[in-house]
Amino acid sequence: ASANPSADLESFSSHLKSSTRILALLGAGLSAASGLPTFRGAGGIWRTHDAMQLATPEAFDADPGLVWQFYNYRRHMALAARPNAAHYALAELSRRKEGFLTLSQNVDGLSQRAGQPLEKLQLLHGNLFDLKCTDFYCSYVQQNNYTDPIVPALAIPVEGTDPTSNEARHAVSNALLEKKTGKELDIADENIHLPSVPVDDLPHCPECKRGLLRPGVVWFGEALPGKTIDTVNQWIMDSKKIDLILVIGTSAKVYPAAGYVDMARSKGARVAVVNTEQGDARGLTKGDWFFKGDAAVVVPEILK
Ligand code: BJW
Repeated sequence: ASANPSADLESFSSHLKSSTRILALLGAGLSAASGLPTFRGAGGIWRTHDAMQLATPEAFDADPGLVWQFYNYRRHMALAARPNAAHYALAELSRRKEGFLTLSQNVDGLSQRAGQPLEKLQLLHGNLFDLKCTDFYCSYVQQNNYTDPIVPALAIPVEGTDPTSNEARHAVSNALLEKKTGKELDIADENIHLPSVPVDDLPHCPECKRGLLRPGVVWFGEALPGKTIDTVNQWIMDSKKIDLILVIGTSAKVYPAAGYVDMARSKGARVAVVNTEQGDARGLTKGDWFFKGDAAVVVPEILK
């Protein structure tokens, strides 16, 4: 018998049907068809910066204006994006199967907007729309802040304005509020001039009035939210057996998230990977599945 994973839909469907304890580990590839770039590979460069390097506390300390420009842009893109067919198919499966838990590394809010039951959705790397204070002595946190731009100084310039002037920035943010925008400039492109934003114009904590606010996401070297980790570990410990883990659109290189695949396997789970790249489906063996392709196409197919 071959040690390779299979692409056989029939055996997968029959296993899915009989599965009662299921995990889904989601990554950036799930939202690629919604127009949101992934981290590694071609989409992972923002202007001249590696997205992975911007997602660090060191980058924020060194240049909070740059990091906020990146995150304000990501918030804007995520709000403009729509959940795709894979987000909806996963939400439907989550509602249908009682023993289902989704572990999402994505911070874009698309699973929530597709109707994923929130109590079955654990956000391992936080949420673009949460904010928290960076002051050591302040514990201010705000959830569900969808203000776009987050502050006027971070408004994305539109064609025909001089993005270097403060007046233009405020005009743009008013225009955005009135939904009368011109064509936005693609500020992910390093050739588009993007003036630096003074620290005073960045979002500040309304509570302590001292600290800068930052996005409520998990950067490299930071601990994942304690309550989330506890909930996931408890769910795994409570499972006499896990039947299946779906691994969708993730390079599975970032820990501890990637470690959940092995934890599920150690509870007996078979693994089904959906990815455009076979190289990112490491460690699969006989009894596992690999479905190659765009998650937005493949996931609704296999969950049908
Ligand atoms: C498609 C597709 C389509 C494309 N359809 N597919 C053990 C060993 C080694 C290192 C470590 C370890 N444990 C911890 C570490 C350190 C570090 C780490 O893992 N480093 C590795 C890179 C080596 N981990 C951490 O630092 C974590 N913290 C931690 O461990 O804390 C310890 C601690 C404890 C107590 C106190 C203090 C500290 C934190 C990790 C945080 C990761 N954060 C980011 C940024 C989030 C905010 C933001 O969005 O800006 O999370 S980094 C980035 O990577 C983001 C993602 O969620 C994450 C995973 O990326 P993902 O989703 O897999 O995306 P890509 O781009 O990598 O892959 C896309 C995939 O989709 C590819 O496979 C494509 O082929 C595919 N694809 N289009 C289907 N259409």
